[in-house]
Parts: sequence; structure tokens; C-alpha cells
Amino acid sequence: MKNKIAAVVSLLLYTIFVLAGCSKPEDPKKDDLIVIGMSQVGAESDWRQADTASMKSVFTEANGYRLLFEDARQDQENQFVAIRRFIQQKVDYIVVMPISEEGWDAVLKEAKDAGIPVIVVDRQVNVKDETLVTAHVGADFYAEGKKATDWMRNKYGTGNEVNIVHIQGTKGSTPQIGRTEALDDALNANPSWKLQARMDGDFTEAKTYEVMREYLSNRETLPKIDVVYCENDNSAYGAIRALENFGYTCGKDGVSVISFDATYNALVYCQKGKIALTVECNPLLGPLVESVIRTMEEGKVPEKNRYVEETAFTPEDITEDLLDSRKY
Ligand code: GYE
Repeated sequence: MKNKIAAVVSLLLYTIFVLAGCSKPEDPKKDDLIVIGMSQVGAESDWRQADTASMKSVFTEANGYRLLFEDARQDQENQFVAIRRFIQQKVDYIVVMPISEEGWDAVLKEAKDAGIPVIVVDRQVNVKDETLVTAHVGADFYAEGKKATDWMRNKYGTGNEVNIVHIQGTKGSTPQIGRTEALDDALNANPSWKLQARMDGDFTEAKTYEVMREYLSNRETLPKIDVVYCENDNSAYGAIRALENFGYTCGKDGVSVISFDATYNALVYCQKGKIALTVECNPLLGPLVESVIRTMEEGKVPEKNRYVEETAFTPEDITEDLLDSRKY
């Protein structure tokens, strides 16, 4: 009797095991879902976190996708490793937010040879063969920088001396290149504007705080600071913290801090007057990337470059309604 019960129990267990095994796909391509291999820069800023959240909210199983998400932790080598893994896994699409523009020819050629379309998001890549990139979705960073320098021209005029400290984003990344180029063009056009210092803040609050603190530690020998041009919001937070530690005032009668992104916290800083101008950069790119993929799924050719609409804010523009409606 005991033996019979044991046999029935093992048969039951075996059946459950087999059934469970059958309903579970073992590789990412075993069902109808569209498989996306995504390589993200890291989590260096509020902008980046909002961008990741936007991607994850769009590329869900309920919407028909399996998302393989890799965070490169600000190291481009990690992006190459991730993309090579996606190629081995035979994903349907590769989506990459490249850290810097250079170095992509070889790995993207491997993706092309494997027949996997590559969609470049946010920043750009500088490759010899343009067909390695199927489509790009992101912002026009030079145009953003131009909004900032136009504001500076309106505030300070062209003939007056303006002392500028410049905190750059990650070297060689498209937003760094575009936002820096706009400032350089304005410096060339306005000889009375003086670039007093240019430092690398790597788009993070911590790094910017560190370099600014070091710079300000010689306060007695420094010229007056009129503008601190920070290439993203998080850099602006670090710069403001360092400036205030050294007794500077940020605001109307003090230093004009400029930032890029205009994420929620920057709008709050701007409302308080601590950020004089924050230029918008929209991180909610998930729906645009999805529309590129839908177009391709329908057998059509997507637009090669898609730029998002953006604006800029000064303290007078920040209303409670704006803050309530801000999604990032
Ligand atoms: O401005 C910054 C982030 O590439 C546009 O990267 C993006 C930039 C953004 O770290 O906050």
C-alpha cells in the first residue's frame, strides 16, 4: 500500500514538474514578445533616472515586449560587453544610450552583420558608416546651449565684462559637445565675456561639488563670478552647494547659475531663485523609441533623426501648476 501511495505521489509531482516546465520559456525569444536589448549610460542624474523609468514603463510584457536592460554604470566598455551579449541572444532590436560619441564602429558593425537594427537614443555616436544606426531619437544639445547664451546676452548685454565658470558634462558625450560649443560660440562673439575656469563635473552633483570646492578654495585671488554655466541640473546642485559654503549668494543679486534638463528639483531651485535659468531637456523618450519600433514592425522605414521639442525656464515661469504637472 505504502509503495502504491509513493508511486502516485511521484507521478503527480512529475506531471506538475513537466507542465510547469512546458509553460516557461527558456530563452528570451521563445514567445511572441519583441525582445529589446537596452544599454543605458548609468544612473548619474535625475534626468537619467527619468529616462530609464520612461523606457521601463513602455517596454513591458503587457505591451508586447521583453526588455533586457543593462546599466553601464558610466563605463562605455560595459556597453560594448552588453551589446555583444544581446547579439548572442539574438534580440530583435538593440537600443543604446551611448556614453560618448567615439569608439562604436566595430561593435555596431557586429550588430549590423547579425541583422539586428540599432536605435540610438539621447546622445549620438560618431561612426564612419551611417547605416550602422537605424534611427536616432534625442535632443538638439547645441540648440539648448544657444537658449542659455541668448539668455546671457539679454541679461548682461554684449559690451560688459561677464565672468563665467563652466562645468562640463561627461567629456566626449553629445550633450557636453553641443552645450560647450554653444558657449564657445558666444564667447567668441562677445570678447568682453571671460571664461575664468572650465572644469569637468561628469554630470554628477558629487564631482561638481568637489571641483567647485577646489576652485573656490582660493576665493581671495578669484575674480568676481557672474555666471556658472553647468551642463546639467545635478551639476548645478553641486555648484550651488559649494558656492554657498564659500559665502556666495546664488540668485538675482549674486551668481547666476544656469542648468540644463529642468527636472522637477531644478524647477524648485529656480522658483527659489537659486537657479537663474534652467533649459529643458526631455528624458521621456520611451514612447518615441517605441514608435520607431512599431514603424519597423509594420515594415516601414523610420525617420533617421527625431528631435524633441524643448523650452527654458526662469524663476517667473515657475508656477504651482507647472510643478504639479512635471513628470520628471
Ligand atoms: O543632460 C544629464 C545626463 O544625455 C541629455 O545626461 C543627457 C544628459 C543629461 O546625465 O543630466
